[in-house]
Amino acid sequence: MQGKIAELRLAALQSVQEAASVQELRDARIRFLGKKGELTQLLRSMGSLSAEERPVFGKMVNEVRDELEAIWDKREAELFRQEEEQRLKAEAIDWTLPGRRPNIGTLHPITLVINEAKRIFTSMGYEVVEGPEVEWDYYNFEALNIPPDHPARDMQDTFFFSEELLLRSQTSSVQIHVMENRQPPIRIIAPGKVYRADADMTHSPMFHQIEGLVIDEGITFADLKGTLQLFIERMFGPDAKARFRPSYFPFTEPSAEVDISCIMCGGSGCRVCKSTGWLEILGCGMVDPRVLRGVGYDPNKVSGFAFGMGVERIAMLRYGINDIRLLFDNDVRFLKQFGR
Ligand code: 2NM
Repeated sequence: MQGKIAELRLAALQSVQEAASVQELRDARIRFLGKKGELTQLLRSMGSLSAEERPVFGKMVNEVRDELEAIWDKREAELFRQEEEQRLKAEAIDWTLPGRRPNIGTLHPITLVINEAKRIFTSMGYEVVEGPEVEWDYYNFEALNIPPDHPARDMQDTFFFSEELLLRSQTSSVQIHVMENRQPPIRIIAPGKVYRADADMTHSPMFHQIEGLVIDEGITFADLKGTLQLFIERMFGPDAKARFRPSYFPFTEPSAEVDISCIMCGGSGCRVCKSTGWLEILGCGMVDPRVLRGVGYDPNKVSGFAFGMGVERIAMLRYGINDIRLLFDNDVRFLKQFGR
């Protein structure tokens, strides 16, 4: 029996030596010292011993167990330290390496133009308002005095969800919402996305508009001219000249289209202005009395002007971009040229 204990002790010590990891060491410990381990099995075989031999044998087994437990604890702490050291070494960070530069984005030319227009108009006392892109036919057409047979109502031009619901084709719908909910004086611009079934070099099915509206007592066409003149000088530079041409819109009377002197050739004539010296950039007019009456205003008490412009067109003119699709591809090599 004593021989068996000595044999087991040596085998246990050897397995401690051979264990190459904390895990292996723990497995070996269970094999020798566990509840069903070899040392415990040995203790169970005491049944065959005499009454005098039993306590002596039991004592020996317990001494060996205590010795082995201590050796195991010590070795486990050693192996644990080694493993941790290796892990930390493997995870080491070289903080002398140069950092990775984040690729910082730039504002999109559309955003730049909208921001600039907001800056110009808010400095004149305007408020920026927004409204829904999914709109009722009433706000997009009916309230704007656009008759049922008007070409803009054609299914070919406007995206309809149903008879009554559509993607707004102009941000004028926002102005109607504001007029319905407030009393004059009103000075607002409404920038945002609009949708029309159109796509080529100069048209995109989604594009951006900025529309403006002023309503108060005694507002005249002279106010309209002065305001837009100032806007054009601030947006395109002090040399930009403005020209007002009579035009027609269902929601304004009288109406006008505004040209600026060509920003490529300065008015002498080139490919961009098709030799005319002028570029059309916005539409405007005095708000039609029918529109005012429709929102509950008295056209005998208040009057106002409104205007609308395409942001993509202004961005293309300002930055010399010849294909509208460049504004929607989101190629950073293109976008980086305008960023701030
Ligand atoms: C334009 C041209 C002329 C316009 C009219 C209105 C409203 F709501 F007051 F009737 N908002 N915007 C307007 C007038 C828009 O875009 C070319």
